[in-house]
Amino acid sequence: MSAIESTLVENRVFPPSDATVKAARISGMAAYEALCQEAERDFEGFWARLARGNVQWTKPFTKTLDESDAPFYKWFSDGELNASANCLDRHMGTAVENKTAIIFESDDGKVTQVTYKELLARVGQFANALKAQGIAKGDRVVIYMPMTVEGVIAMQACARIGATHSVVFGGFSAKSLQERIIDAGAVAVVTANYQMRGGKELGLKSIVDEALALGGCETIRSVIVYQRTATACNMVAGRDKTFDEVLAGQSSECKPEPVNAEHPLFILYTSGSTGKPKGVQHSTGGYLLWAKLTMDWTFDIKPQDLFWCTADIGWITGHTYVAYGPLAAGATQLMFEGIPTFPHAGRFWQMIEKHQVSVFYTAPTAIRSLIKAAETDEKVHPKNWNLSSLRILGTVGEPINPEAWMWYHRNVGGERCPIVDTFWQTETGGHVITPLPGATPTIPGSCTLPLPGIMAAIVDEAGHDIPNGSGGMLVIKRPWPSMIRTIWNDPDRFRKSYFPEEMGGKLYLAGDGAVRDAKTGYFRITGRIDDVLNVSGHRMGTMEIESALVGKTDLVAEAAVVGRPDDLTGEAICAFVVLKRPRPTGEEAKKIANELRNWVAHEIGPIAKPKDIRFGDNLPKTRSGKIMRRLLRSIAKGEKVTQDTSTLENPAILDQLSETN
Ligand code: 6R9
Repeated sequence: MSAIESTLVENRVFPPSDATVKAARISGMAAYEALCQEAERDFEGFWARLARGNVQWTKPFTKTLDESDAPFYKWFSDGELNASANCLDRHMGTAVENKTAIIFESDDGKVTQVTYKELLARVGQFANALKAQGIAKGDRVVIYMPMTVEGVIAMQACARIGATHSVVFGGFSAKSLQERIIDAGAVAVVTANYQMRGGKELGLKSIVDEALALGGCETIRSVIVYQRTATACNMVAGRDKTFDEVLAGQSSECKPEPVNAEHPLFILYTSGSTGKPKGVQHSTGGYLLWAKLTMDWTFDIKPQDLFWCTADIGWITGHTYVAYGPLAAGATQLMFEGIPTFPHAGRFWQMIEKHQVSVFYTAPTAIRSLIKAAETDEKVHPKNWNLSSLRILGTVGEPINPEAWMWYHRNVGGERCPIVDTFWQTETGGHVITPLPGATPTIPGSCTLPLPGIMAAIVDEAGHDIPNGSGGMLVIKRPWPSMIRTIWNDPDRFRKSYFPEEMGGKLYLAGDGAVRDAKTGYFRITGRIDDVLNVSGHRMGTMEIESALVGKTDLVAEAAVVGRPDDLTGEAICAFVVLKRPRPTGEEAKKIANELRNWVAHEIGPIAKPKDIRFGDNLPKTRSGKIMRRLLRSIAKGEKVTQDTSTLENPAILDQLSETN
């Protein structure tokens, strides 16, 4: 049985313990249902109440939701606030002021700490440095940084002066970085000389240099370089400055710039169905509300908690649950620079014990790889560490298979910790369908129920409701505060991708397939329904990889990319390639496949490397010339092709493409 199939028949139920329910902020299902009913009864009043209670406004809003230009919804649109003030200044003069904001553990295990007061001063000083570089409200700043406190400081400093940040994950290539710089029209790049991962020092600034040398980035006026390691890097006179240089002489006091609630806090690029990544634009007010609210609702965060989200700040999870949410909630969080398997695959468990982590949030792919490691080496099994500080576990990024869920529950959570399987997307800004730890009985593999006020449903292609028990497309029927506002530079694509006319133009289309259980009404996500792959929780567009492959013009004539299930990474990338030379076999095929893998890593980043590359004289096409992707998906899975191939131009090609290299 495949992982997805086994998810569909799962029926073990794990209710939270009485003690957990009693201590929780949303205590029991009746409390959850009361919030849902409040939202149903008075949708705008509900959100207005929460936005007033959870966000500090410099100018209070009077209008909650503006639907006049739907689907370009506006929330709290006459209100003003500053996101950084809501994460830092709001805690001054309270018990949180001298509390540790971030405990940082470096790749090599060094621990440093920063209090809220210190973080405010460092953010203020860096914000002043940005201003001194001529960066102002409304400018875009690209942040290409490793997991460091300085990365969070850079994001918060942008927010403080009203500059819109666009963080690019440190694993992306020069070309990906260049494309994002150009699309965002960024005026500056904040980066580091190197990043440390798994004991290796990897160049970051060199990739920025390469990106800028590719051309088209004339908007960039300055590159600000954090010296993460002592090793020197190339510095371009007039353009490049170190952190120390820009910080020198700057005051640590910087008045936060009030911005409109709809002011773009950030743009984060993510993969869609077509070639070009989409710049998902988020607001300030609605986004910040969500970051704070979901820390309270989903993680039930308490003053004494130690929160650890393992996501990189280059992904949405690292935005909402590292850079903004924990700070807005006044929590102490652990931040980790390295990788889960260095120096050994027990690193996460060791860190949980060492720092007494109480709320732990990671990805199914990490869990699966640590299960595998623990099965082969007893010494890295979680049982070797005392994990009794844990009280809540979370997962995000992809469906979690029940086997991994059960292992997490038993071996990490000691059968005591609720698991919140949080479904959400770059576009949703934060959790939308998730259990609440002190209310929702959990079922392995199910993200359970929508948060109060999230009108999630399952519909058919015309947008009509589908009865529980049958699969369909996941939609959200009403807007919510932290939703994507538009695609940067491409409002048309925003409308077409997320509010398709065929479905009436009013439903937010998530792009995932889902089923609601006939009995419980619980949601299970069955995976993407578009041409987006999810490899180790990272979103990759098949077209993006295809265009990288055909970009190797001396070698590749045609390429088609599909996903296939993978026990470890959830999905694996499988590429079918037609070369501009005779079809290679044996050693030659292996060699060329490797060459192409490295090429894709160079074009997009190592995460986009196809696991499997197969060569054919041609691709299976219909007589009208369409590539039959469904067939390719079966071949990639190693299935016998049972589909009707009578419309196929060249059926003999299927045997060729079944051969692996
Ligand atoms: C937060 C994040 C979004 C896609 C989403 C879906 C998958 C995320 C999930 C999940 C099943 C969960 N996804 N969480 N699938 N259960 N709990 O991951 O954002 O990188 O934009 O990816 O990830 O397919 O559509 P993003």
